[in-house]
Amino acid sequence: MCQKKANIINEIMNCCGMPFFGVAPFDALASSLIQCGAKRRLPAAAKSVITAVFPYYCPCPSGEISRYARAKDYHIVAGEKLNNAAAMLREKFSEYKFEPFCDASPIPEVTAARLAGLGDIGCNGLLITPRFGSFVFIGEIVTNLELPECENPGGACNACGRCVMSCPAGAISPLGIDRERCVSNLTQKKGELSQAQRTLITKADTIWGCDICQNACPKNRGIETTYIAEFKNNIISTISGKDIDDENFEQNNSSRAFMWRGKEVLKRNLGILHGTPDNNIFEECKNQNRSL
Ligand code: B12
Repeated sequence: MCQKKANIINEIMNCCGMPFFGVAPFDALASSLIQCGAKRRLPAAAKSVITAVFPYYCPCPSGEISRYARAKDYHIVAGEKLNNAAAMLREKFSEYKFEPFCDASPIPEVTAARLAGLGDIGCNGLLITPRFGSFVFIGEIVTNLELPECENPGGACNACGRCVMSCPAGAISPLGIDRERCVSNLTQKKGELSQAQRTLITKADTIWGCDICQNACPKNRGIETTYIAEFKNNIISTISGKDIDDENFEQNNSSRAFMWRGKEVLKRNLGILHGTPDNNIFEECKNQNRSL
């Protein structure tokens, strides 16, 4: 029976464009659930977390938009696939519940993917998969159906420390990611930033997100290009002030992750990047960035 269930899940996940998936036991995640509004959608007596990765790496011109936000918003792309699969699973196993989540999820997704056998957790806190490196998104379907667990694929992170050394904010340590210093987080904050925070954004040369720790990772060399069409097409790597001032900018980019905080945040970041850096403050920040 177990094998039969696993075969049906396999068929449905493949049919919905999610061939890279595994199953994590819900119990192993229950004590580290993330507090968020989506938590109320968790099925009662959840047993299994069908976890999928969505590779997004594709060779494209470099720019100040981080890779994860260059194509169509992954919440939409992965969300569609997860919704379709959940609907098919509900039809097949009508007495069970299936709830899809992606990012805005109570599930600590990196840990779930690790437990589902999809890869290892790097020192930068990200899932590193054998074929697509860390350039993958994660999404999951939580169910009260008990499913066989997956094998651990073995370690991929050698703890070489390159991600730790590369981070301009010193945000990566054995304690995890200090999100208050992480440049990705700084670029997504609304409102005024301190001079030290602005200097970090200048140093990272980004207006949305940050890929520095991933670019430094040797496990991201020679990885496969994504097979997901939406992540290969209509790539936007860079945005100018003129683009943002266009009256149709918001409408034209409404399905892009970089629009999440509104165009004022992008405008501010662009201003930071193209403003004149204050070298004294930069030096001061470099020496004291642990107290940011
Ligand atoms: C909040 C958040 C952020 C915040 C804070 C990040 C952080 N690490 O704290 C900010 C805005 C900074 C951020 C940035 C980014 N994020 Co983010 N983020 C999230 C979010 C929504 C929640 C993360 C969270 O709070 N986890 C809970 C905490 C407690 O977990 P944790 O810090 O990872 O620690 C646990 C694990 O490390 C685990 N663990 C450690 N070692 C081991 C070993 C074993 C064997 C096991 C089992 C577990 C384990 O134990 C810890 C405690 O539970 C997740 C989506 C989600 N629902 O999980 C996406 C998510 C982690 N982010 C993602 C991405 C893509 C990014 C960026 C790369 C985007 C970018 N290019 O700018 C950066 C990367 C920065 C970085 N190095 O982390 C992806 C990661 C995909 C991947 N390959 O891992 C996720 C999963 C979103 C998604 N659905 O795809 N993010």
